[in-house]
Amino acid sequence: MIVDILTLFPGMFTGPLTESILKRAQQAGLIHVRLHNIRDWATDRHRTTDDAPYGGGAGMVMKPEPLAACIRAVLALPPGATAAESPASPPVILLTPDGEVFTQAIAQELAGAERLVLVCGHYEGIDERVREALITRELSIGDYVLTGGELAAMVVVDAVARLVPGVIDAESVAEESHGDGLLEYPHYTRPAVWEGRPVPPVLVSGHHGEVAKWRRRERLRRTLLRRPDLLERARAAGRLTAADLAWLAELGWPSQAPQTGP
Ligand code: 4G0
Repeated sequence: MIVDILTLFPGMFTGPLTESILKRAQQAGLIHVRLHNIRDWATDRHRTTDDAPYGGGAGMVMKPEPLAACIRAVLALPPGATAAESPASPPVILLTPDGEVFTQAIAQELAGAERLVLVCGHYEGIDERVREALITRELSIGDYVLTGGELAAMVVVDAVARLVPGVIDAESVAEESHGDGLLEYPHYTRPAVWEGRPVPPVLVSGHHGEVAKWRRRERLRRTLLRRPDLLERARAAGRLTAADLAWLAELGWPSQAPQTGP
């Protein structure tokens, strides 16, 4: 997978991309991240990339010309320069607080793409006409405002890259939290007693069936306590078994029948 990142601050990416799993994935040729400095596409003497908003108000807006030139240049890069190389044009994704909230399901969807183009905005955002003309999707990593889209882009790259086949162990991806809509069970490693706290005896019992049952129950308990919204969604999607529902009833769920219409 090729990931093109358009930014005014390419240096912000060097840390995350040159450490640990993202570094290994790039060395293995599984993902290739290319950084593009939007400022390189400014044509005036001061290489201006922002300007005051029409109509007045606080802050600055990213000018359309350098950003559009950068996006078009990146879309023209191979692979993807010709129809034969890349039959569909890649998604051009703006990271913005007004975007669709990024989830594991979206990460899974994006992991199937051959190529992603990520646009990092700065200041108060980008000129609306560039959005209309060139942005095909807008994503937000959560309901908060950052100084730029760079950290959000890194979050997206990390979440997507680990789902690209070969980047991490397939079993850990299949088992993890959010993959199937329930939180994870608690994990323990040696020593068997730490600061007076023992590991739950079932985990050292060697009874694999009992371990699996305990883990499922702990996942349900934890999801009920921390994310009842996820539990309701799992129930509605038919992902809870009769045994799950019996255990949840022991835990007092649902404490109140969900409210139905008027
Ligand atoms: C575009 C993403 C980019 C528009 C980017 C701000 C938070 C996120 C930026 C704006 C970002 C996120 C309209 C303020 C840069 N902040 N939650 N900041 N506006 O994903």
